[in-house]
Amino acid sequence: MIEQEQDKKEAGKHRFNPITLIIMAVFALTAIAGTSAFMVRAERADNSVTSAVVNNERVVIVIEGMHCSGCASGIKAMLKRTPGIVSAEVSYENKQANVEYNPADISREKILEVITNLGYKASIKG
Ligand SMILES: [Cu+2]
Repeated sequence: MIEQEQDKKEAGKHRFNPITLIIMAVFALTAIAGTSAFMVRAERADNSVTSAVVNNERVVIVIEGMHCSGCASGIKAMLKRTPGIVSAEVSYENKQANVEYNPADISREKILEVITNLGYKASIKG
């Protein structure tokens, strides 16, 4: 019995042997890395919140000169790759475009210009 008690004490003394310390260090580093990864994710989530707060606007544009649905597709493609334009739908049948844009990045006049530069006549529906 006494010997066993002494063994426990011995074991207690050697609780922090080098291997235990290394394992603890790895755990600590993992915890730090995990925390910073979480912080990066939190930051990204924050950014998406701020961009969602931006008030995009919509404008309906009457387009003259489209001959087929291919014309509509071409205008739509050009609008979609114009900075400041969030989304664009162009209807050949309705002869109009529905454009969502960020007024901080592009004006309605500039959007009309994108269409007129392609050879069509464009005006804001109003
Ligand atoms: Cu066409």
